[in-house]
Amino acid sequence: MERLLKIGITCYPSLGGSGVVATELGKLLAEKGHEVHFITHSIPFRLGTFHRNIYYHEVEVNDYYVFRYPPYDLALATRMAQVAKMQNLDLLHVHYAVPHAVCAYLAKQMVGDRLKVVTTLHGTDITVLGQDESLKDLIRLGINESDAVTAVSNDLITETRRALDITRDIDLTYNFVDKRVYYPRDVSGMRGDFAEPHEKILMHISNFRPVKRVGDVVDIFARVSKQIPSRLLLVGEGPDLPKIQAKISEMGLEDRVRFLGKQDEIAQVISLADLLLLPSEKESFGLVALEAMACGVPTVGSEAGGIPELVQHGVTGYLAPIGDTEAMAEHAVRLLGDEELAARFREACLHRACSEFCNNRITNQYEDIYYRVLGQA
Ligand code: GMT
Repeated sequence: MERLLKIGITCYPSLGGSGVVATELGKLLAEKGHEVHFITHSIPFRLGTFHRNIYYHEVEVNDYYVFRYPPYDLALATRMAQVAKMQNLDLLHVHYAVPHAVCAYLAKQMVGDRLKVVTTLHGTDITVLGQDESLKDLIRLGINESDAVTAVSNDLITETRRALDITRDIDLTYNFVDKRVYYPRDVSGMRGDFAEPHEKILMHISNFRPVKRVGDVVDIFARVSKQIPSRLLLVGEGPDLPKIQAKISEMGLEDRVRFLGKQDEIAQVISLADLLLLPSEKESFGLVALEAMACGVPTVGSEAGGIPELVQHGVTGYLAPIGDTEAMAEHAVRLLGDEELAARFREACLHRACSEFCNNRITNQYEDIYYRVLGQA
């Protein structure tokens, strides 16, 4: 049996998919007996209650008067090095190249080469920050100095190579769902709160950033609701929310659309839906579509980024070019209007989520990478 490891994990503790993946991975590794140390500025939002083998080390930023701006990145690097020495960590697994991989690189300089660094790319540091010339060299440094780099889709690997001229190996590690949490929940008692029995429920879940194209969600729904009695549930909050509220009023859709705000029990919420809409401009993977898939809910969305690696067009959902809301609406109408087709998609979703993206499979892939960088493969 391979030896149990001591792993430091750093992520954005309050940020969407990457924070969820990092936290869930930490919990699964701890369940397998590894010792997991979260090194973050606040407790990761999905961590929940006390877990065996999980520790949390807070990064505190000193606000000395000589600093014009409190240096969070230096505080993080210092904390990483302290924890690595104190707890005798084998490796740091950081999510996002900037600043986390760069901080881990600094920590490694302080601790010594025995401390290995694994970096997972989630998208935004490549597709957004990677476009900024002033940051490119820094992101490249973080990536090239890591002992292993993983990315959450083939598309992101290609994009990383193209945007940053990276030639090193990058492992593919898709996002995953814990099948003990994500399965079709019985929400029949709650469905009536949101829709009449003959109505379908369309859902969108995001952080309402411009890349999510939530305006397209409303356009798709407006077309669909002309042909199929339906409701739209919007879950999450973010910068585009006021614009979307205004658009819904202008289009006279207020009585058919509900805003649910931020929700924690995503498996329950998604189980209310007949269809998820994800028309993003950029999406390195689309964790929410996987969460929906695992609950038996197909996705209609765009062909952006890694979405086609997850959602199989015509099998577990339908995809169309970014911005083609007409085609997306046609796909949605087809699926929602045909019970037999919908049942087939639902089965395909459940099967695919379990076979390709289950927690055990992806956790094993990460473990293999850890043992490889530690020379124990
Ligand atoms: O989608 C977001 O805006 C949040 C972002 C994040 O950093 O959490 O999500 C990114 O990472 C997720 C986990 O790997 C992926 O599933 C999302 O597709 C990716 N978002 C984008 O690429 C826009």
